[in-house]
Amino acid sequence: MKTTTIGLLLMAATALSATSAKAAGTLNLICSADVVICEQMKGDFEKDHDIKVNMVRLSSGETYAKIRAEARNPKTDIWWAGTGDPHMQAASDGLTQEYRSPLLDQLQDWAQKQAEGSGFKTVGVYAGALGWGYNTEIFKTKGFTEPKCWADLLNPAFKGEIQIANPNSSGTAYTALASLVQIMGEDQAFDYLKKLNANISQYTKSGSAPVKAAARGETAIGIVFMHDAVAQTAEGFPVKAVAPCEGTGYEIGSMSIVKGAKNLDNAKIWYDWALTPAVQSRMKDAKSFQLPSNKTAEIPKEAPRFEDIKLIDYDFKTYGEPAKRKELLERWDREISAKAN
Ligand code: S7P
Repeated sequence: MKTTTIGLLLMAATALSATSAKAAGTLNLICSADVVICEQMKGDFEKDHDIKVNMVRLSSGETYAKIRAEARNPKTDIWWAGTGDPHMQAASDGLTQEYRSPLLDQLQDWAQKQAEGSGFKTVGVYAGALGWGYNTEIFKTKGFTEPKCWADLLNPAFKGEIQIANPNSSGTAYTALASLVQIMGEDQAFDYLKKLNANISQYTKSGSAPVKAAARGETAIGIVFMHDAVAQTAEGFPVKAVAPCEGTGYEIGSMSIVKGAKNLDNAKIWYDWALTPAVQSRMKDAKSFQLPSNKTAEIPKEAPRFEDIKLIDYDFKTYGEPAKRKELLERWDREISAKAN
């Protein structure tokens, strides 16, 4: 009996060391959220695991392009964060692979739906609504009135005072483009964007850059996710976040494992870890104020709540299709970018 117990203990120890041997090594991660939360996630994961994370921070559209370019010889194992549309497009292109985390049933319905809609090739990790942030001091000095609606952003007083990202590189700006198309209809949305162009000083590469510029007084208004505006307020900058009166779109920030990942076991370890309530509850420490996907994760008190915002029924399936992305971006390049100031 004693021998059997010792034998069992030895078997368990061998199994354990096999698992930790598997769990050692490296993980090649692309992180498409703000660099501060990217660094926090990498550091926390490395503390919890014997795995070295090689992390690159890229905007969502840039990541999609990189994963496409590397499809034959993937250099990335896992893509964490960034807006859901390019994750859905990557899934549709067969660039990412199916994985059903044992934590799936702990997630909010919107996160599970994102997984189901992609054949379990991506999953929701957080959500957040689109809006803008403005610099209250610039507004006071220049005597501007708060823009409460998309229509108000066309006010000629805002000429050269607004920034938004380029939807080719930025998931935020693609969400804005797709949201306006869904709110107004495609032709009307492009008419709107042409008029808005007169007020835009710069189309940035990264989605949150416009509100960081507003915070520092370099522009009056930045069209961004509302949680990115709130993050600047929490940093102590004079920024106020606005939810557009006509309604607005939202993102389901997502995570996907790349097809052909060289460190697949480690990618799954990250995937399950990133869905835990403990990890998601800590995001606020990096001033990352999205709504977490795990039902038991703590919702930051700063997070703009969906129940307070007029949200559209964003069509993730249609706007997550590669063909729709191509069509909208080509039109944006032709009709907006080519005419930019
Ligand atoms: O900063 C957080 C966040 O807004 O960044 C992600 C965004 O896609 C990254 O920026 P790009 O627009 O440049 O792609 C969002 O998913 C996230 O909420």
